[in-house]
Amino acid sequence: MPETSATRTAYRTCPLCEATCGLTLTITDDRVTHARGDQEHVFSQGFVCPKGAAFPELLNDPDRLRRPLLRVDGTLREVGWDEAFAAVEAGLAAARGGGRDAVAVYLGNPNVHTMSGGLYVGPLVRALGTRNVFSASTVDQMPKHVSSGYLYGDPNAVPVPDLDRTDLLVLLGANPWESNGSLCTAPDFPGRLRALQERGGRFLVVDPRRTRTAAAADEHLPIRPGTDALLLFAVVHTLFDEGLVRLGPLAAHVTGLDEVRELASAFAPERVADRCAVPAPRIRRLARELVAAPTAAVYGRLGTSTVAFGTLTSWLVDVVNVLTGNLDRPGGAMFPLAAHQRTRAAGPGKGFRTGRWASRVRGLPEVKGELPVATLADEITTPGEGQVRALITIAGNPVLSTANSERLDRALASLDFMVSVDPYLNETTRHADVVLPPPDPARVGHYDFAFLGLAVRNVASYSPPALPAQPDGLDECDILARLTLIAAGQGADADPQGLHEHLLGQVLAEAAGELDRPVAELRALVVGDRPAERLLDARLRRGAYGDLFGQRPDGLSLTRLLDHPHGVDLGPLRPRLPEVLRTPSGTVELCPPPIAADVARLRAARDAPPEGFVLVGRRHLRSNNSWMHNVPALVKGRDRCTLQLHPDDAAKLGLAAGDAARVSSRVGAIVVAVEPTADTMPGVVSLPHGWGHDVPGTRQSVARAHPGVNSNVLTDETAIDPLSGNTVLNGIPVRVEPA
Ligand SMILES: Nc1nc2c(c(=O)[nH]1)N[C@H]1C(S)=C(S)[C@@H](COP(=O)(O)OP(=O)(O)OC[C@H]3O[C@@H](n4cnc5c(=O)[nH]c(N)nc54)[C@H](O)[C@@H]3O)O[C@H]1N2
Ligand SMILES: Nc1nc2c(c(=O)[nH]1)N[C@H]1C(S)=C(S)[C@@H](COP(=O)(O)OP(=O)(O)OC[C@H]3O[C@@H](n4cnc5c(=O)[nH]c(N)nc54)[C@H](O)[C@@H]3O)O[C@H]1N2
Ligand code: SF4
Ligand SMILES: [Mo]
Repeated sequence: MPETSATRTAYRTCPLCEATCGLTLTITDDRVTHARGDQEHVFSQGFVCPKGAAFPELLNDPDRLRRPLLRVDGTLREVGWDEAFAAVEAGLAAARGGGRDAVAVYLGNPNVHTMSGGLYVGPLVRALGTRNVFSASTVDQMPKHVSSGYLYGDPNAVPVPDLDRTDLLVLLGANPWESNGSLCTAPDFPGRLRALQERGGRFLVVDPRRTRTAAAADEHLPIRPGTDALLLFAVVHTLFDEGLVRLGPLAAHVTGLDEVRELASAFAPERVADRCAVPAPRIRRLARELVAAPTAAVYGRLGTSTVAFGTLTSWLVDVVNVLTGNLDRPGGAMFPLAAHQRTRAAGPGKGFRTGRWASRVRGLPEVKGELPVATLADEITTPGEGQVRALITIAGNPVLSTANSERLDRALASLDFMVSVDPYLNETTRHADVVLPPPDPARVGHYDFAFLGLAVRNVASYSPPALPAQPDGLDECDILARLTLIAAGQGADADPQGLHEHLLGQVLAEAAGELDRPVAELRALVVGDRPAERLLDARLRRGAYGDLFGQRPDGLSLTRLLDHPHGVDLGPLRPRLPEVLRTPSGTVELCPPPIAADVARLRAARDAPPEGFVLVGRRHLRSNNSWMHNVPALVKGRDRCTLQLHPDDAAKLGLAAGDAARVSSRVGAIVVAVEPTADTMPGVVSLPHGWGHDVPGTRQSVARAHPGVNSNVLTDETAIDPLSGNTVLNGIPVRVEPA
C-alpha cells in the first residue's frame, strides 16, 4: 500500500496470546485500520491468526473505557485521574484499618502480556504488604511452577519442547490449533508441527476430545479426563521394567532415580489401562517409541495442569523427558534463555518450598507468594481478623474465569471497596468503585518478559508505541506506579517519576556491582523515552546477550532492538544444565519428597470406581478467555458456547442437536444447547469457558448480544490440586439431563 502523509506502517508484537507474532499495522490519521502478519518477523515470518487480524477492531472498540470511572451514589461515572486516585487512597486506607491483609489483589492473565505487568505489579504487591495475593496462575499453570521448583530449584525454569528439531512430540492436554500454544511460545505452532511431519517426524495427541490438533496428529490417544498422571507413571514403569532408561550425559546431573523407580512400581500399564481408557500395550509401545526416536519430547499443558493431579502430571512429563535422555538436549525439552535473563554460576542453590504462609480460612499453602484463587471468596466472606474487605483487580475477570463464580460474584458485591485496572466494564469490574483504564495496546511499548523465556527459539523484539498517547490517558506503568505510591503511604498526589527512577536504580545497582562500575556512569548510558523502556534497556544490557553498557559493543540494548523492528534472532535453544539448576544439591532432584508424598493419593485414584459424566473445557481460535467476545469479527457465526457430548450419550439422554440440557454439579447448574459430536469421548461433556455475558451493569454491547453461559458456575472451588492450590477445571463430575 503506498504511504501517504496520513497513512503509515508500524510493526509490533501481537500481545494477545503467547505466540508473540509480529504484526504489520496500517495507521491512517492516528488510527490503526489494518493488521496483517509481519512477513519479515524473525520468529513468526508473516503468520497471523484471526485475533491478531482483529487487532484494529479491538483497539477501536467503542465500548473500551478511555477515562476513569468512579462510583457516586451507586452509579459509575467518568472522572479525572486525580479524583479517581484520591478515591482509591481513601478506599484502601479505610480497608487497611483492618490490617494489611484486608486488601487483596487479583492479577489476571494479560499481566503477563504487558510491560507494566512485568515491571510494576511486583512493586505494587510489595508495597501493599498483603498476603492475600491471588492470580490466574492458580487456574492455569501453577502445577508446572511447583514441579519445576522442586526438580530444578527454580519455579520459573520451565523446559519447552524443541519443536523445530524434535523427531517425536507427545502432546497431552494441549490444543495449539486453537490456543496457539502455551508455556511454549511458537508462532504458527501448527505450521511447526506440520514441518515436523514433513521432515519425517511424528506427533501424538493425548486428549479426551478429538481436537483439531488431534485430527492433524499422526495418532490421537483418547484419555479419560484427569488420568494423565496414571498414563505417564505407566510409561515410567515401562521404561524401568523393560530396561529402557537412557539418561546419557544427563546422568551426571540427576539424583533420585531409584526412588522414582520404586514409586512407579505401583503403576504397571496393565494396572492403569482401564482407568485411563488407554490400552496397556499402547502405553508400553509409547514408552518404547520415546526411547527409539532419535529425539523426543513430552509436552503437557492446560489439560494436564487444571486437574486433580496437576503437579504430579506436570512432574511426570519432565520425569519421562529425563529418563529418555531428552531433557536439555536439542530435539528434546530445553530451557530457553531470553534476552532480559542472565546465566548464573552453576552450583547448589536455595531450592524451592511452598507454604511460607497459609490462607486464613482454609489453611491452603502459599505458592510463589500467592494463595489459590479458589479460596478468594472464602477470604472475603468469612468474618474475623484478616478478613478481606477491599480488592484490587488488575487485568482479570475472575467472575467468569474462576471456580464457583456465582459465589465469587456475590462475594465481590459484599466488599467495602474495589478498584480495577481494566479497559472494560465487565462481569468483574462492574463491582468496582473505581475503574482505571489503561491505554489500548497500540499506545504502549511491548516486550514479552514472560514469553521470550518460554520460546522455542531465543529471540528478542521490542515494539515502541505505534500511536501517540491519548491526551487524557495514563500509561499503565504510571497507573500501577501511582497505586504503588498510595500503597506505600506516599499519597495519591505523589509523583510516579520518583518510583520509576528508584526501580531503575535497583537494576543499575546490581549491574554496577557485576561490572564494577559506578551506578551514575551506567545511568548516563541508559536510553528510552519512557520508564518501561529505560528499565528494559538496563535489563537487556546486563542480560545474557547484553552489551554490558558498552563493554560488549555487539551486544543487545534497547537501541539495537529499536533498530530491528522485525526482531533479533538469537539462535536455537542451547543446553543449560547444570547452570540453570538452583536445587540444594545442584542436581535435577528427580524425586522431590513433597511430590513423592502425593503418590498415595494417585494410587487410591487408580482403583477408584468410574464416575458418571465429567466436564472438560474447550478453547476456540477466535476467543481469548473471557475478554474478546466484544469484537464482532471474533464472535460472528454460529453459537460456539454449546455442550459437546458423544452422540451415543446424547441419544441415551434423549437429547438431539440444539436441545437444551441442564448441567449441574455440586456447586451450580446451567442450561445450554447440546452439540453431539463423535469427537468427544463417551462419558465426557465439554463446554468453553469465558462466556456468560448477560449480567447487568456491564458495558460490552457485542458480548451481551452473544452471551453464552458461564462454565465456571459448575466448577468447584473445593476441588484443587493440593501441592499447587490450582483449581480443578477439567474432570468435574456433572449431571446432564434434558432441560
Ligand atoms: N473453566 C475454565 N476456566 C478457566 C480456564 C479453562 O480452561 N476452563 N482457563 C483459565 C486460564 S488458563 C486463565 S489464564 C484464566 C484467565 O483468567 P482472567 O485473567 O481472570 O480472565 P481474562 O478473561 O483473561 O480477563 C482478562 C481481563 O484483562 C483485561 N485486559 C485486557 N487487556 C488489558 C491490559 O492491557 N491491561 C489491563 N489492565 N487489563 C487488560 C480484560 O478486559 C479482562 O477484564 O481463566 C481460567 N479459567
Ligand atoms: N484461542 C484461544 N487461545 C488461547 C486462549 C483462549 O482462551 N483462546 N487462552 C490462552 C491461555 S490463557 C492459555 S493458558 C492457553 C492454553 O492453551 P492449551 O494448553 O493448548 O489449552 P486448551 O486449548 O484449553 O487445550 C487443553 C486440552 O486439554 C484437553 N483436556 C481436558 N482434560 C484433559 C485431561 O484430563 N487430560 C488430557 N490429556 N487432556 C485434557 C481439552 O480437551 C483440551 O483440548 O491458551 C491461550 N491461547
Ligand atoms: S497467534 Fe497469538 S500472537 Fe499470533 S496473531 Fe494470533 S493472537 Fe496474536
Ligand atoms: Mo492461561
